[in-house]
Amino acid sequence: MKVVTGVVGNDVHVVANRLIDISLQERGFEVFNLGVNTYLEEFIDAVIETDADVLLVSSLNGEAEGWCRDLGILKSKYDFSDVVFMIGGNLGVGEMNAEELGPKYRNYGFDLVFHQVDLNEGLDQLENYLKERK
Ligand code: B12
Repeated sequence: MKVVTGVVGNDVHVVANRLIDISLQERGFEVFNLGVNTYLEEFIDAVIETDADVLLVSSLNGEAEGWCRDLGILKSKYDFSDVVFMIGGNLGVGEMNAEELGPKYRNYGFDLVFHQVDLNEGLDQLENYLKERK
């Protein structure tokens, strides 16, 4: 299975991105890592070009809300019905909790939302989600 990943917007936090790349490869995924400072449009282009099964967006500086709110508009232009859209990291600025952020990001068009959730926990949930969808 192919995964496109990277860190959205003007976000330079690269450490988790490297871990995500390595962890996905260890789980048998083929990874296309766009790195830090990646715009939503670039993610969408990469998903189309690679025919990816999963888009895994990471955000650490808390600014993903601004960078991701047009996801629904971009998704509506193509048929992404087979693609899993997933986001994780620090998804809000300040003291936001997962109960507030989850619905907001799902409303943007993400299937799986992980605010301050450990990477391996998130990847376990991704694998379960993919199995259940078969
Ligand atoms: C190192 C660091 C920096 C370095 C980054 C260097 C680099 N090139 O990577 C520098 C100094 C440049 C920096 C800058 C800034 N930073 Co900084 N930084 C950190 C710090 C200390 C460590 C981040 C790190 O590498 N952690 C190690 C990795 C392995 O852990 P992690 O990032 O938490 O990732 C885990 C999870 O988030 C998760 N995860 C990540 N993505 C995903 C995706 C999915 C799908 C899943 C399931 C899980 C997942 O997996 C990882 C492993 O479990 C954190 C504080 C902290 N202690 O975490 C702040 C922190 C991330 N930074 C923060 C901020 C605010 C900034 C700045 C805005 C500060 C400023 N005013 O300039 C700038 C932003 C710059 C930019 N444009 O992005 C805040 C974010 C606040 C928030 N959103 O809640 C933090 C949390 C500090 C704080 N407590 O305020 N930073």
